[in-house]
Amino acid sequence: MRIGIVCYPTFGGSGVLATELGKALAVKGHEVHFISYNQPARLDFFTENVFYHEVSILKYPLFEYAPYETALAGKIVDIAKIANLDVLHVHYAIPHASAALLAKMILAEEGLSLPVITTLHGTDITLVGREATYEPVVSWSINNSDAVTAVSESLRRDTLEHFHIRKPIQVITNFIDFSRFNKKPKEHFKKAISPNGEKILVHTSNFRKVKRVDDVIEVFCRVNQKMPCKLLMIGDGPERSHIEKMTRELACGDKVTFLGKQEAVEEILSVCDLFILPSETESFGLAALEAMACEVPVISSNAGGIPEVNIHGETGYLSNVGDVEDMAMNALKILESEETLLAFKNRALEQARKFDLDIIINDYIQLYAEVAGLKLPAAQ
Ligand code: GMT
Repeated sequence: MRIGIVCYPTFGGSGVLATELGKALAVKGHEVHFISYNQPARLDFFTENVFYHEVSILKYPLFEYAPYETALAGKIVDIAKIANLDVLHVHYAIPHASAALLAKMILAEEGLSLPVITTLHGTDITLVGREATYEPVVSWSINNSDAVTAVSESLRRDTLEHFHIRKPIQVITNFIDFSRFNKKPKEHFKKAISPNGEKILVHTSNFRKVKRVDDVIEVFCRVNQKMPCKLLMIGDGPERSHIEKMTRELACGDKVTFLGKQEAVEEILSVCDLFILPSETESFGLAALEAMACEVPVISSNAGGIPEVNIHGETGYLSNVGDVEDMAMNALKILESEETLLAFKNRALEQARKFDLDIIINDYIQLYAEVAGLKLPAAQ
């Protein structure tokens, strides 16, 4: 099939998932056209069957706000014709779904058909999309897409509860590529970080308020008081400098290292013992799944779709949002003995296997074929 993918190019979860999906589709022989305003972060090398089309947003003195949505719709029209797309898959509703539907209508006037699939990722529904300014457009876009998917059961429920939806929403969860995310032998690296065998805690995110990164530090300091350990903070974003300042002022500050954005996250996760994800809202928690695939148990909040990924008492523990005391207590429960830690690590990996890319990609391929009215060869 010839598949167009619209996504944000940044390190956010929706862009990461869209890029990994596109790369995997290309490996299966599909032709994939990424349409984005910048080269997607994980699309960093040449791959056969993969094309990248940049949306250039024209600046003009009259525009205080450059019309990204119009530029995107124009680009979609162009690429749909040039590449003869069978289907367009847009990731994150705002404004990708409405731009795609505008392009679809323009193409229809020329007698061309472009089926549009919208995947809802999280804050496009739980935070931003719900705002009165965006809600009518998000509702309309969902109802007029040819198919809609949500990345967790929780996000599907949230969408039905907060928007006026007539369209069925299919859950296709986030997935993990085990050929990349697996525990790697990096013992020398572990020794360098914790020379005295201290346990290593880790957090990765885009440091937005919704991630409650200050709770990560609060939890870490409590654990560190009882059991000396280290904390690695991966990623960057608006909250980072405030969190770094806060950390420096705390007694545990010298045990915390801010690594910034990292390409080879799986190598760092491979030396870690516990992942902390205290988010206010989280539709799925791809970062937690990446950790689990590298055999790292998870201490998290029970927000949104996290309980569908992190199983309480098995792969880690869930606490109410903001309950840092409970999170720290649970972390210590996991770290109390090597035997307990190993059992949690093993179960984390087992649970992650349920979200294997090789299984989940077939749901997307099936859906593309359905909306495009194509029959799949038996082997696919
Ligand atoms: O907050 C982020 O990590 C970025 C955000 C996005 O939409 O780009 O991620 C969302 O999509 C990810 C992939 O589907 C999910 O795993 C994250 O849980 C979700 N983030 C939130 O709901 C806050």
